[in-house]
Amino acid sequence: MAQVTEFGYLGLGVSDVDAWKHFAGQVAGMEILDEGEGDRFYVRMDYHHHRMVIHNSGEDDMIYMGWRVAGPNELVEMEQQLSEAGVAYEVGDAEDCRERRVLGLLRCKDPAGNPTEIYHGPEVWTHQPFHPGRAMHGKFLTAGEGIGHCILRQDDIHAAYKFYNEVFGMRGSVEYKLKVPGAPVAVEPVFMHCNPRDHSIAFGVGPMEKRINHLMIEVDSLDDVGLTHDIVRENKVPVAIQLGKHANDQMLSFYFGNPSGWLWEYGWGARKSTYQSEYYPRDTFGHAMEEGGFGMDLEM
Ligand code: MBD
Ligand code: FE
Repeated sequence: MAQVTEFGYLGLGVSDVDAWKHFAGQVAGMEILDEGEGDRFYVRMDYHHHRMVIHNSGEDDMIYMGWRVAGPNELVEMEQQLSEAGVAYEVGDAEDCRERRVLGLLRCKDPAGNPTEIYHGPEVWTHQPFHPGRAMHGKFLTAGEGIGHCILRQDDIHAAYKFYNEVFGMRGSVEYKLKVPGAPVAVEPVFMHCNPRDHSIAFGVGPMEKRINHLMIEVDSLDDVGLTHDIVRENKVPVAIQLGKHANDQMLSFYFGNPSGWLWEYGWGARKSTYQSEYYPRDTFGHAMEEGGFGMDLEM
């Protein structure tokens, strides 16, 4: 069975391109690459041509998520796994692959209808080292672990688990039972991994308006979390969840609003996937709620 190897790229539809350039480059420290296409710009985090494409298309939401497989054989096996699971898919043609800068591409939808792509062979620019949009102490931690993780909207948790487990080959389980202020039942979010990153996808935090709740990005220096925190505060960027440490991946992180009104989580120090399930009633410390309205009104 072929397995996805990383959450490798992300397409975002935005309404305020200039705000996004400032946010990704000056607040988050990423490299902005504008190739003059007019309807999009690229965000670099490492040697890859890009890790994100920011499209000037107005959705203010995730518009596609890219999952990498090792090579051409695995992409063919993925076609078989999608067929066996009864998931409709399209094979990307040469033009689609050129646009995504990959060697091979499949397109489908996950059980909640989230636009999902499977690819092999991203374009890597070893000749152009990552150059952060503003000074950084260290680097984004992507090697072998992809961009980071996302929490996505899922209407049917069992269907979502089945898809990411049986079709994509990911592992995971419920990892928390969390109180929601004012709600009688706990939420039981599911976290799934496909490489040493503790989780590349999670779902089940309650109803969501957008497809995506947050994108987590990890840095390899604690000082970059501190520096980004200072810049977020100086720029009066709304903080939804204050600094704290998660129980599952043991990451020190905080969550702030992006110009599309959903969250980025910025963290350091996560442990690697444990390959054994366990769950937690709360986080290790911190992560107090600050600004509401981002779909993260959880007592962690
Ligand atoms: C995470 O990364 C997260 O976003 C939540 C809600 C809980 C644990 C780890
Ligand atoms: Fe997270």
